[in-house]
Amino acid sequence: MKLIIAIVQNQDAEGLSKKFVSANIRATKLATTGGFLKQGNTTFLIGIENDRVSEVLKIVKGSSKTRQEYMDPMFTTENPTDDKPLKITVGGATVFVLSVEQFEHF
Ligand code: 2BA
Repeated sequence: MKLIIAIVQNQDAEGLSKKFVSANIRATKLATTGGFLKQGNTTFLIGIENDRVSEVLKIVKGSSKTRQEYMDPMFTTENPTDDKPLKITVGGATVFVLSVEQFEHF
């Protein structure tokens, strides 16, 4: 079994949840905050059999768009030299796949 941790943008989270339900993929949705932009994002925890990992990754990839955000450079460095907003490309999704040593469901 694997644990997939998928960090997606909030705008993509609802659609992704629905796809997981219709594909009978169990997931937990956490409200999280990106350390860099300090904006809300959504983290899914998905416990899944090894032979379904690629199916999950395909669904996550298909549901996660890249978007442009703009950030005040004041918040990125201690001594900003340029005061123009910084263009940041966020997403689609950041995904970790971990091996699960033991899984119990009581
Ligand atoms: P944030 O940390 O808020 O980062 C938002 C976006 O800002 C990132 O998009 C990236 O384009 C940019 N960014 C992040 N750190 C940066 C830095 N030190 N310098 C310049 N630009 C930077 P994504 O890479 O798509 O990441 C989206 C969100 O996924 C992140 O939100 C964070 O919550 C999570 N994430 C990304 N990589 C991660 C990692 N290695 N470990 C844990 N969480 C991660």
